[in-house]
Amino acid sequence: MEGLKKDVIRHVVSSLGSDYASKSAYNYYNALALAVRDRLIDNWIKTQRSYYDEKAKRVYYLSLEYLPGKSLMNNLHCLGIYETARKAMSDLGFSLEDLAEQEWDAGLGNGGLGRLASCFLDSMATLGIPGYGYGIRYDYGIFHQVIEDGKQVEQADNWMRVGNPWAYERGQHLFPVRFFGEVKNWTDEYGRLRHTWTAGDTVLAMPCDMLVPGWDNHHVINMRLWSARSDVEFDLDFFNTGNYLGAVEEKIFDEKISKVLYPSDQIEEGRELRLKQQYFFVTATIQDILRRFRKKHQDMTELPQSVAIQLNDTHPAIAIAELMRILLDEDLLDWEVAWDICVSTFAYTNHTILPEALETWPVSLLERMLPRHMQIIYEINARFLREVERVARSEDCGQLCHRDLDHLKQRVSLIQERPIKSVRMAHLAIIGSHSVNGVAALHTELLKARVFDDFQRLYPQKINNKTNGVTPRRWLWSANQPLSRLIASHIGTGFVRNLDELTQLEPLAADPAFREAWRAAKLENKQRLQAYIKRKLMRELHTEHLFDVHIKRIHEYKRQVLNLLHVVTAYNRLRHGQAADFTPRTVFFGGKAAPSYFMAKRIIHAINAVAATVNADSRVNDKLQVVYLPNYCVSQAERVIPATELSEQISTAGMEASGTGNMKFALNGALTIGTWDGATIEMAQAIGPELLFIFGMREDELVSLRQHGYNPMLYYHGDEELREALDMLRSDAFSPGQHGLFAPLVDNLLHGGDRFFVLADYRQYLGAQQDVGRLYLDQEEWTRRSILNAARMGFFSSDRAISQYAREIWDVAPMAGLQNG
Ligand code: DL6
Repeated sequence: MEGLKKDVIRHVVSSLGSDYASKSAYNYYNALALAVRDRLIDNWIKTQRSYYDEKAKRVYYLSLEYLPGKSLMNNLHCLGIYETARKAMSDLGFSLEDLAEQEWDAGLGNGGLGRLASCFLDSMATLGIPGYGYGIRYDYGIFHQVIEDGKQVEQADNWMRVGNPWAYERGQHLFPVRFFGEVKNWTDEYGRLRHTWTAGDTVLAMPCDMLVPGWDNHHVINMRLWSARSDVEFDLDFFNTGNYLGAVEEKIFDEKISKVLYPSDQIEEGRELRLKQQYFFVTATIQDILRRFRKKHQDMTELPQSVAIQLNDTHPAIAIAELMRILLDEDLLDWEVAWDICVSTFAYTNHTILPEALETWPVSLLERMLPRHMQIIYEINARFLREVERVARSEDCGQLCHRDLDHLKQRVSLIQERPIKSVRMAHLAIIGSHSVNGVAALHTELLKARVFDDFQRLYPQKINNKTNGVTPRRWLWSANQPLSRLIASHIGTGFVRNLDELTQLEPLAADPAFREAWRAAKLENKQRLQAYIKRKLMRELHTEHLFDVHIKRIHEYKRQVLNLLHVVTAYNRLRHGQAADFTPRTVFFGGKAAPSYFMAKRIIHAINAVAATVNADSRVNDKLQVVYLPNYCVSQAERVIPATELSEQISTAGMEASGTGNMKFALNGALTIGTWDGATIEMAQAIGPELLFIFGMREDELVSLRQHGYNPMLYYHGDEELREALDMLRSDAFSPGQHGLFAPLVDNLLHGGDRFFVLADYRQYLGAQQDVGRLYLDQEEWTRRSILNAARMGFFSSDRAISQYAREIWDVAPMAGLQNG
């Protein structure tokens, strides 16, 4: 402890240039972070050396998004110095919790996809997989959400305004990134046509490394994030003629590339800057990968034995064309050899089946910005379509392919002709990879049967499933100390690295004393949340209420509106005196809406409007409360999830690829009310469906309902309570003086086709909520189920997921000789 104290004081003085006697929490947080980083860097250097010594095959995880959240507590726990740090900082006059509050969330992602990437890095570090995360160091991460007059207002997330003590900026290792320009043809000594791309603009990519420690194993990997730097510091011509701003304009323009994260989720914004971001991070990453590879290898055909590259969704898919370009134009390999290397090296994860989220780029834009890549994509396509023809004519594909050949080629082509001629990035990713995986069993089945059915016929071995998982380090141990300590006191701490050990809790579910202790841990977390809400929102929570939580991005398919209709119905029953048996509950909502997503923003407004009415109504507010949690982010989730008793996972069946919030809640003992969707299905199978509240139509039922003609008006006319709730929303019951404010939401359901079947599931959802209320009154049974839920969550560890990727996709083994402790 004395060593850590000394280091902290030294950093306050020598790194931060401050007087250690002036007790600024900001300085002491930064100094502690620097002292922790010192301990990580030694292990990181040793880790890197061991990769070279053991000629380890490396995994590169390419993701345009990460959501690490805060690092301090997690890193202290991983290094096993949490208690030491707590005591040291207390000696210095600080509470560790208060210091941790000084850290800003690193919000470099939109939601599930980015958080999954961060869980995966944690697991690679813990399992000893030689891995690297690559992405962009955005100056501005996901916007900061404030709620003003019930509406979402976005503010810039200037997360590095006060610096980032965790990152190493490596200004000496810059990689050039080129755009535009032209392609010249030439003939090599064997008479083969060759190409050289002479680019127009050049920008530099600077690596910033954030270290990711494994749990108690000295293995530290890094997340290398690129920041754009101009290659012109200053245009002296402008400067000399007195145009000072003109002199720095180009620099500012170039550095715009890594300025801001695109805040859209499940909606692709086909903007030029976004494509620039993708290529910027991809080319810098491939250059870095090859630099490391070439230190020990000359023969490029050895690449797939040394390197595995996982594409997190299609955002980095241009990497396939970039590696081809390097192999063809710089290494002068033949097409077939280069293509084999690419396909054996890349693998692609799909995270969505929503058509609006499947990326395409206009051919005209690609031709201008990346002319050589566009040529390569055309060539990949031409060869692929010839191959399709060959396979379709062969026996294995069956008559169907053959008869339908022209249509088949149009459907699978990399190029779509309408509405504008564009490249389908998912098709590029599928063709250029040896593995394509979905993220939950149902999602993968839908990829095979619907979205990529042609590819499934063409390459029956390629599409596979890797159900998502979450890291128990952050999402149980670090976020929920009261529960973790209780679990550890009965089964030891092995569950933190082997989540399957939680099954040892099963017999304890029958023990009344253990159940009481389990409830006490939940209450402690509810009280912590109560104190937080009081501090942040000046609201008093009732901890004896059932805490019912719906936190995730706001999207129509996630059906926050369905939850809201339940709230309005409960409100009506209470005020009409029809709910004598109503179990008191507080319903929490939280989540961000894409700034350009009108309907999602109106949903936030409606939730806040309903909340204002319900909370102000003294006839009901001791039994029903609604809370909107502004600025939902990783660190907020860490507070809310441990306090949650009911987890809302109510997406339209077939629409949520996996979900990972669902796993975090159950791991922390919440019961789930949910549809037969995403990984909730596998959770129900692992836990026992009777221990969750499953409701609603299944995916195949919805398909058939759609085929036979879904008419939401039938539900409206046939259900009095539903009609009352919708009419209230449409009128000004929740928006006094603003008649029709929420009419677009209601019209979308009644006259817009109700694309996400909210009305079809309403009545069943109400029934399931009634079951929830009833069970909550039996606290012994509720607790028993809560324990069993957590006990059966072993499969949903990201360690399991990463072990499967390592074995079944990457062919990478954990580093030998990693010691614990
Ligand atoms: O796989 C991580 C996460 C899933 O858990 C969610 O179900 C899914 O919606 C999300 N997908 C995206 C898609 N974005 N794009 N493209 O965020 O991935």
